[in-house]
Amino acid sequence: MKARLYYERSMHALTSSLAMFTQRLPFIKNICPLLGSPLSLKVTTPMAVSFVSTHSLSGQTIVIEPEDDTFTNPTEAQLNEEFSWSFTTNRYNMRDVSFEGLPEGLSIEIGTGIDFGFSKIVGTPTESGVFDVTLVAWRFANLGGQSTAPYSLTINVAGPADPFAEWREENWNGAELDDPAISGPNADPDNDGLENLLEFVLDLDPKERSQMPGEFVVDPDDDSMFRYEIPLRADAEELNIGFQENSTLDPAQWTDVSEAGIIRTESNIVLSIPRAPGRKFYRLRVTL
Ligand SMILES: [Ca+2]
Ligand SMILES: [Ca+2]
Repeated sequence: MKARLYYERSMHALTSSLAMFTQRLPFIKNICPLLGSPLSLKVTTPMAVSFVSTHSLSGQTIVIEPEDDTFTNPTEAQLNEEFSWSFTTNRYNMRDVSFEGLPEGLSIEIGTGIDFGFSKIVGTPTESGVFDVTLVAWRFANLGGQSTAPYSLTINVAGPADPFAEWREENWNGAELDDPAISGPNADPDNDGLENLLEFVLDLDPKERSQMPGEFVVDPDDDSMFRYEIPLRADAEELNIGFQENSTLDPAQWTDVSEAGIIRTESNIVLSIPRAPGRKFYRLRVTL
């Protein structure tokens, strides 16, 4: 009778989640050697059959796998760009997936119809960083029936490209690259009065003395206006670039020129101001 009781207990485990079942397996194994009588042996046979049906006797567990080699782990994603990572299970077809650790903007799509058995992490990540995602696939809807072992996926969501950082690496290396006094945005190692960030935006050489580019002229199309046109690097587009004005050169008096006075294209920035009497100073301002 004792043996029968154990058998019922193991049946109970089979209807529970796999995690629960595998935890019970060592317990059952330990009991089996104690079942020495012919009566006990009769009972151990169906127990063994039951275990095989869930792959636990052979030590196999039901696991999540990437759909194919194109879905790697770890995997790369780009901030604000569409992402998709497809996965399946090595045994039964999943009907539900539980998860944690997904970056904002991504969600799980359970495959149906011709995609039955395949699910995806899809969406557009809106936060960057390294995310350790845990997935568990379930045999039935509403997280029902057996489940797979937890699967860990690392998603590396890269932030926007940083053209200034790349430019810095093109111009310096080693200790100089690590030294903000040489390669930092506010440094001026060639002493031409143009800090590195300006040298980058204006496409100049940060190691040779450079002239401030651009011409300050009466607008050829409208002689009531001054026009100051400065060529810019195309990949400086994302930077905040504008003009400031000041009547006195008092450092506290610089104010932004209104957007109406600035024309910005991919390849240049143009200051357009009325030819008014009096004195005024202008400067180009760039912020990272
Ligand atoms: Ca410089
Ligand atoms: Ca220079």
